[in-house]
Amino acid sequence: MQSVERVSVGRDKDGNPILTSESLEKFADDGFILIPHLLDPEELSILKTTVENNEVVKKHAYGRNDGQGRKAKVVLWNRPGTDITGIISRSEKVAGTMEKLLGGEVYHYHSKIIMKDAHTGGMHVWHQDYGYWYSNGCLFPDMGTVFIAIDRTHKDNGCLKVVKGSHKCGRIDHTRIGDQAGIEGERLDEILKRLTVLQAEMEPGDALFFHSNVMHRSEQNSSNDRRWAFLCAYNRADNNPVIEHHHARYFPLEKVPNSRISLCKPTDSMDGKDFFSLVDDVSMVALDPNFKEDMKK
Ligand SMILES: O=C(O)CCC(=O)C(=O)O
Repeated sequence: MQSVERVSVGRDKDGNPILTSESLEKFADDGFILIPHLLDPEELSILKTTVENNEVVKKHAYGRNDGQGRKAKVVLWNRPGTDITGIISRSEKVAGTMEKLLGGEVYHYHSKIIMKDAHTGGMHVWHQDYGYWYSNGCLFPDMGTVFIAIDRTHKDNGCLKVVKGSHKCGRIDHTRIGDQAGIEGERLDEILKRLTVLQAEMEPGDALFFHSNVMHRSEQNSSNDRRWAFLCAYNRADNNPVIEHHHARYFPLEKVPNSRISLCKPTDSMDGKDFFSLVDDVSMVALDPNFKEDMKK
């Protein structure tokens, strides 16, 4: 299987990727763009130290059954907060780049750490993020996620796989698979016959920006290598969800200069992040009314 191209874009004096019309066209055509080393080694090291062995992260982490006997372990929050995870999600080079790719002001929809541990990490089934965000009252797919590799990702530790150009299929119906929202059946098979699946092999600090209708998945991690990643999801400000739900409705994103990131300390407070709990997931209840009760068991 081929890998996603790591596009060496230039940087401006503040470290923001320079998106040429060519790279914007690439995002529009493929549905994603992989920018190498968006976080530098110092920023990455603070991020890593902050989230590893963190009692708040441990307390709010949950697992989503992958339908294949393992759980995909996640911690998710709706408000950025002021620790390094919040500062990265509010930084010019992350949020500002997403604004350029989505073509307008964005706000923070939520962020999460996906903790795919060595030997035990669960899979994520084929899905589009907008496949279930749709049920959250988001009327347009003007939404996107940036996947920032904390650890190196490769085919054996369950790197992300993306289907090039699949955002052009529009939103596809999802069903409940394990405790996840996923795509299966004939439509999936036909799309996979026609479009190319690429694996996103990433170095720590690399960032993959992708559109909310890009189909993606990742395999279980049976290797010796941990695969943790930090994902920030954004919604365009003019696409404020029409219902209250378990993720954020519009609130202005207070962007910060990139230079703020390296000023963060691993001991910074994680207060005010509005951590998510699985029982609140209305997108899954839309797919299966029993979901909430199942999560309480
Ligand atoms: O981290 C992964 O492997 C997949 C994450 C993902 O697809 C998601 O959270 O929507």
